[in-house]
Amino acid sequence: MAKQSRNGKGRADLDAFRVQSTGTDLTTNQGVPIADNQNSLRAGERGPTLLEDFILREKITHFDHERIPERVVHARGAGAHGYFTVSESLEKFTRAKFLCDPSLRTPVFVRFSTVGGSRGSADTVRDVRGFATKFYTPEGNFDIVGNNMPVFFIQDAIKFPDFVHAVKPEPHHEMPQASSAHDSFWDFVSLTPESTHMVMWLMSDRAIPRSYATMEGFGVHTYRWINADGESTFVKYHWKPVRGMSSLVWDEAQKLAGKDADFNRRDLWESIEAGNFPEFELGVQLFDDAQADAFDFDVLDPTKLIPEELVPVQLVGKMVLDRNPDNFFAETEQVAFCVSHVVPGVDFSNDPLLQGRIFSYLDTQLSRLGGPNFHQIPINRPVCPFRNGQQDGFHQMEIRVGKTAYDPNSVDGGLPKEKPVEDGGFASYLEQLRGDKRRVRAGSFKDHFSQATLFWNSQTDVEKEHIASAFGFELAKVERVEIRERVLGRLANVDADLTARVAAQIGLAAPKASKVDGPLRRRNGKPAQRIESSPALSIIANAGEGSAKGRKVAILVADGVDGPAVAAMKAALKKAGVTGLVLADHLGTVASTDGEPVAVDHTIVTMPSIAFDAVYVPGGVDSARALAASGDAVHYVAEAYKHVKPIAAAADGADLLRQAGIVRAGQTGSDAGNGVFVGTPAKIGAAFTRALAAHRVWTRTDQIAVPA
Ligand code: HDE
Repeated sequence: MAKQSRNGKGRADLDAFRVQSTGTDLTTNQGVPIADNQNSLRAGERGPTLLEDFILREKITHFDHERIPERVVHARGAGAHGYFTVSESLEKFTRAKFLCDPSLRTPVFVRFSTVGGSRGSADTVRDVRGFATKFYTPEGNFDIVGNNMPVFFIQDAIKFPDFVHAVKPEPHHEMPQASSAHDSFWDFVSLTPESTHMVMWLMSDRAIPRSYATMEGFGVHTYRWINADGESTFVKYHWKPVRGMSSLVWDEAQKLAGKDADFNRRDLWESIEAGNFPEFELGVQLFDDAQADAFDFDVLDPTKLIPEELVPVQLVGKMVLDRNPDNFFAETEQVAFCVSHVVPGVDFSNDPLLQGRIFSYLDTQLSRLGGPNFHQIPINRPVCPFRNGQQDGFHQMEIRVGKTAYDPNSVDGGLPKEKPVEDGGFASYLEQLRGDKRRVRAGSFKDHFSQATLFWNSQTDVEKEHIASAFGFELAKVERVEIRERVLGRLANVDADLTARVAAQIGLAAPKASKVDGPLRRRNGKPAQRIESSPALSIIANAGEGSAKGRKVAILVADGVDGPAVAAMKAALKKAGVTGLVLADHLGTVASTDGEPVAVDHTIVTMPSIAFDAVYVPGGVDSARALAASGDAVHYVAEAYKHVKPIAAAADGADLLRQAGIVRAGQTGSDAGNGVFVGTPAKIGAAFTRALAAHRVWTRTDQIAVPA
């Protein structure tokens, strides 16, 4: 059984490794008490330091070796502990115990990441996000090492080093950091048509999530589940955020990269500390060979998704992230996700990208974590016993008791011994294989554009605008005209309108589509199934009513503010799981209309509007007048307006909005569609909270003219 910690949050067995660094004497690593930690041992007061100073040498030597190599990709990330529960037994499809027992709370550790940037790069860059989950199951660790996009740039593992070298900073000057907006990325993708579909996702708002808690996750590849009878079902994994999806807008994302490079990491941390636990439902698309054979694409091709219209996503369980790590390095940095970590009942498909990954992740840990015993690091240890004849190596932490390290043996009574498949031992799916040994790309992988078009067709107008602008932005940073032209040539095979919009931004003529391989028309003698548009691929069309939980509202105040209104708004927001923070031009308190000083949480300049989802300007004539006279405050609301965020104000507070040019004189209530609410909290509160749940006011159209 997986062990839970006393408070129900995370793994109980990790408690044994937690070491309190306070409350004891300061010692060397050998336990020798240190009397002076301020001065090194010298020959004379102003003389040289002595080699004999073992205390200094131990300290500096350890410091010199504090770094381990960062991950080759996904170097920047943030992690959290939690648990997973399956809602109903899935034994019909898999014999994995953690998927068959609804009473089991399986501990998990999740690490979210960006891909291209170094460990110290900004969170909010345009990039794919990693979404890796380690399930500590009673039958061993199972890792779903996924992304927040359901497809990938390439079809074969042999292209991965090329792709990564192209997107990373260029080798001669190591620029740009954490950005695909440069020649080598666009050069590679324009010469690699299979990347077209994924590039569409990368240019969409999926690449700038508002929060890790508001993005979807995908296993990407087709995997297999195997039941107790040895029968296999294909499976694609999905994580659906309970709060719904929401993203940043591009101007906001770029500014955040400078003003709060830790934006997503901080949001995850604070959300968990506040008890607003991020939750995700596990969804699966289950299908068999016959279904797979009917699609107009190949399910082994990782540049293709299976539209939910063809195979619905069934929600089968829930993951809750309810505990922050104690130590970033020990847990988030040292956690080692491996695609090869599967448990009985879970197996791979022959996707050629997946096949390479099964090798790569174990291999990379050897240089990243320094040896073959990384599974003994607390965060990586399975919660079930693990025993075999592997021995020694760097960082062996266990004192193995026993006289043998081989199998079969008689000396140790034949232990540890194999477990038959019927009793739970791992077995690969019995798949019949026959084929010629050759380097080849399957003919069924040849259609590189249909699903890129499907993605485009599935977007709302607002999202299409964002995608076209993202292409325009990135290509405007590409120096070589021939690369820009080649990209337009690829887009021409996706959609003529998109091509025209991008071409206009970069001053080139829009080319015509060229003749390319289309989707598979017939599979096994029957017409293949295809879908022209899938609302599930759009963030906005998929949003439903959304959830305000986890959002943040800036409350702008100055001396003379209506204190009771501030308190009432804070309380109402808290009820909806929203954090309201009071901002003024100085810390401390501001005077209130009722004589009770109002505590200030942050200054306006340290917490810009881009760090919030909405703004509230309470009443109080003096406060409103002071804010309207402050350039910082005027800019604050104008910028929030530009970023299509809901804005609420009391009648007096609306002075500030008028000063910023975002409401007209005398305007009250909810302005039809533009997301500005003026009135008492009682009058506008409900509409404001609904707008917060919807996140952005996409119906606002005049924000382009706002000079912020
Ligand atoms: Fe990875 N990938 N990858 N990748 N990947 C790594 O493993 C690799 C791919 C993904 O939070 C590395 O431990 C190859 C697809 C995530 O620790 C490395 C190929 C998907 C993470 C590696 C791929 C991913 C990684 C670097 C093509 C989405 C971060 C450090 C054959 C389904 C996990 C490490 C974490 C990390 C190799 C393609 C997701 C070098 C060879 C497709 C989320 O082993």
